[in-house]
Amino acid sequence: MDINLDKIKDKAIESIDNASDLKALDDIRVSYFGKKGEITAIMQRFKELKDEERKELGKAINLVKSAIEDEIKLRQKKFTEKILGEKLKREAIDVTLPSKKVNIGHLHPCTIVYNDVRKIFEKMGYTVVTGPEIEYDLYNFEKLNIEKGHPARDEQDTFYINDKVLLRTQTSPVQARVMEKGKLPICIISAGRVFRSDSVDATHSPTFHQIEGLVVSDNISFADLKGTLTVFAKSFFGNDIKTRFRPHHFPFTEPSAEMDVSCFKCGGKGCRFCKNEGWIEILGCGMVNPKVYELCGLDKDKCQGFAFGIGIERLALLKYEIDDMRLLYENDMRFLNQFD
Ligand code: 2U9
Repeated sequence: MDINLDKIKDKAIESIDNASDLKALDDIRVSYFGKKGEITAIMQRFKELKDEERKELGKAINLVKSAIEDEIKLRQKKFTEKILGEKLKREAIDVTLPSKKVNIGHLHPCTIVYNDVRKIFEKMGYTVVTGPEIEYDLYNFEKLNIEKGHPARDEQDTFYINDKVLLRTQTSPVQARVMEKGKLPICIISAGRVFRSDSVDATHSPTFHQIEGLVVSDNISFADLKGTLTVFAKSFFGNDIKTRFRPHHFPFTEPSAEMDVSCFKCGGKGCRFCKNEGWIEILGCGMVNPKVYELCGLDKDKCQGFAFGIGIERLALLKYEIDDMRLLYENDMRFLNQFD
């Protein structure tokens, strides 16, 4: 057989080197090793050869075959790397580009106010306690000196579940439960949601939030109450405000008072915000009524203490100068985003 394998190899290598893409390379492969390929044709003619000749040509042709295949693989690798490189370039991420703005939620104004108030009292040594929103009449009213028929029950129009169980109208039952455990001293704030059968308007809602405080030990006076609540008011509204205490009445405290702060808008001169009063009412308070100690199983002669109650929504309305409580519950993002 008269075959110039070197020539075939050189020609193949030259065309492989000149191939312009992967497709051209594959065409070359087929032209040598495909069914009708040049190398395949030579191998098909092997049977015409004698044993010795076949052996020799077989060896030589395998070398040419490997050389062509190696060259094809090398070129294929180069093309693939080029294609990959271009793809990477096309898809490259510019890490210097500004990122998309992610909308992260933020705290509700009532939560901001609650956190601020809580931190002020925690700094003064108070511990936060929580309790059930569904309560017994016993803890919500009876143990707080509000017996059946008491006018205070009408003031706090109640959602009753049955004649013994109700939605708590105040967070005071949480404190009555702590008192009942009998361990003194007590220095707690109870916070949470309360319910009253009120119709909705700019200053009322059937559900709102309270923070109440209770301090009980054996040597607590009205001066402690005034000092504590003045520190709270100055921390919350600013050091420049003044406080005053007006006599009031609550069944669970005796004596009782309401605390006003001097108007933080006009400094007490009188303005639209404080309705020309110069003062704004912010909380109710008083010395714990001895009857409440007895009702909660404590010895009234060994206990002295004070309590106070703050409406969180009311504080939020004042702090952020919001004139309608309904805005706090409507989840209108145009309103809520202002507290970002
Ligand atoms: C115990 C004893 C006494 C809690 C108190 C107030 C005064 C008060 C109101 C503020 C605004 C309710 O949200 S509001 O409408 N609360 O004025 N609360 S003293 O007195 C207690 C509580 C528990 C055992």
